[in-house]
Amino acid sequence: MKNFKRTLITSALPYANGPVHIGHLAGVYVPADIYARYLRLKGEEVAFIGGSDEHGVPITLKAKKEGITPQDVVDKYHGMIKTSFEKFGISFDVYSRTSAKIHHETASEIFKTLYDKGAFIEQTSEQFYDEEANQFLADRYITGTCPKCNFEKAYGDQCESCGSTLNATDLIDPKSVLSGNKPIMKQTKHWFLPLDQYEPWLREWILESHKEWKPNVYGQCKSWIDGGLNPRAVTRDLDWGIPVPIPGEEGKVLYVWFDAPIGYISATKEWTSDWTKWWKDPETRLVHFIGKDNIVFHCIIFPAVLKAEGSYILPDNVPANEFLNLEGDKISTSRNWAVWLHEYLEDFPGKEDVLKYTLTANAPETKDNDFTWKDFQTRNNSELVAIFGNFVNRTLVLTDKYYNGEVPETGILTDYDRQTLSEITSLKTEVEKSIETYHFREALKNAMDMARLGNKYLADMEPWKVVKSNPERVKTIMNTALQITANLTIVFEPFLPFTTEKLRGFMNLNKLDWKELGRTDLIAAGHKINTPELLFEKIEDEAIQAQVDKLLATKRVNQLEQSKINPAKSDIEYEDFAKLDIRIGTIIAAEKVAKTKKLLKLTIDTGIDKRTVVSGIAEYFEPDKIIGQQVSILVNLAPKILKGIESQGMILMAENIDGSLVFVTPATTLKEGSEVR
Ligand code: B3M
Ligand code: ZN
Repeated sequence: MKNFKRTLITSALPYANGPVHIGHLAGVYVPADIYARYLRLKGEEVAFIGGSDEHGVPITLKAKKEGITPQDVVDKYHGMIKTSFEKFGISFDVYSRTSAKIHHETASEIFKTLYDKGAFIEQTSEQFYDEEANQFLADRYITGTCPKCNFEKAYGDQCESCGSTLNATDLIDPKSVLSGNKPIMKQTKHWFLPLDQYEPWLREWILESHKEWKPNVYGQCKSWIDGGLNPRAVTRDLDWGIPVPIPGEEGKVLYVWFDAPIGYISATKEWTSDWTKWWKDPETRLVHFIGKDNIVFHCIIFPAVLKAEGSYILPDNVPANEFLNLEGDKISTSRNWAVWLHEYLEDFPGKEDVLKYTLTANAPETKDNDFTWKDFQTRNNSELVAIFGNFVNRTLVLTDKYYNGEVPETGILTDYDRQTLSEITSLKTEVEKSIETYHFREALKNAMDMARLGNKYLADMEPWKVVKSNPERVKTIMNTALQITANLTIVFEPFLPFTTEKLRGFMNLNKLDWKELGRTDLIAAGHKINTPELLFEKIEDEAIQAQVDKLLATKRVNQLEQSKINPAKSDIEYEDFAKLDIRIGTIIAAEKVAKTKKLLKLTIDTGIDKRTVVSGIAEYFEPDKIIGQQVSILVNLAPKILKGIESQGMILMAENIDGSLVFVTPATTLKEGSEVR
């Protein structure tokens, strides 16, 4: 493999139209952060770039919905996202945003360069246009009936009911989100990147020269390339974004996926004036951390843009992850099916590393994976607490107890001691190999094996027993355990930086470089450690149940919202309606109808008379609780015998979306016999 001088790490720019959740963290930011921290600890030159993606249609739609400007939307979420990342210790060198001036300039410049070189083709096509709003409509601005499942609120790009990908022109009865009107077709001009022309080059560059890319990434690229690449529009008709930098083309902006990856370059510029060495020196290794839905943009389209420009380096690797699901369901911002980072931080203060641990241990590296709160609890209680925490705690407590916190001299090592210590070196090699090939869950497992090794060592050596018979030997055991503990502060640094900081505090140690990992004299005899505290605490069932309950509540809300509202029945004439004689009455007696579950026998004062009505509401009302209740009653319904009782009329009930029934009552108490019409 090629040797590079420095590494430029980028992580996908999250859309600033909502907060970030565990899926973002697991798929992109945690692995990128582990990689950045690891390389820095090795003393390598690293830049770790992040920022918010602040353009695109979803942001304009959100602004419209909330009655604020797109800039308001991105200001709010950019701030929230940035804070969440900071609190989780994602160690960006710079976290920028694509509404920044420097980004507008950089993206315009690159577009202009390509335009001047003739790298784009100009094409006129027909697009949906809203005549009332005087605006071309992006796919998301059009709704209509899904041609596949008949769902009436499908979007121009996809149907959220059946999941099909659609073209706006496929929709039956399309409507503009802006005016509700039927849009017309109108001609518009756009610029396209002729990806088809890059096909031979992409084939060579990816399929021949990057066979080492992860199978999921390589496979997606191959199927795109084999499927035949088409020209891609790089501009849009929209009023939010970077204006197309060509005179006379007002009203058009750069397509969000054209400008967003350029955001990595702008952010680097914002961070350092020496940015060209990061982007134009072939001795820089460029690595993009992304989720699987971004593969085509980072492996095919953005590289084609950079290639067309000509002076930039291309990615050496794109270790994209698959998706993380939550309790068996796809994470969804619109359905609020997510664990939001800002909420986690409130619910589990000080436990940032626990979440990062769980997400890495269960990272969706090769296939979609599921986050469950139960697994989160088990990872914490049976791994962090029971293995890592337990070993460290025993070591520090015993050192405190036996030697008043002073590291004891080591005596002669037994074979078992030596073998244990040498395993640290082999684990170091394992971790390195795993991280350097982007296998972070394996790397974390290797690190955890080092804690496991220590835990087993103490359990096998039982210093608490030996101390009575052979106190000299216990010094060697404890010294060995302390050396292992000191090594843990290094090996976990890329993964659990808050924990290692805490542990260094307990041990009174400075931060050590990666190259020290494996040494068995990291901590000298006589060194004084601090009074030990717990490294991790147990998470109780109640805390987990509270999270599960929160999700169940979300699920209920979603089910209610999705329950279908029946379409209106066909028209009737007023004369038909006028036949109904509906009055306000009061329930004056109520009892259950024997041997039925649903029926109540009601006596109603209708103002006209006092009559018996049999009503199917027994599941929702206790007879004695509804005496005095005013109701609407259809008094001229022909009488009917129900369970041997003559029912004279029918009381009106409204049915809630969950199927429960509610009385239709006047807003104030009325005289019985008042007419409803
Ligand atoms: N904002 C899409 C996403 O969050 C997009 C990534 C841009 S990376 C340049 O999935
Ligand atoms: Zn559908």
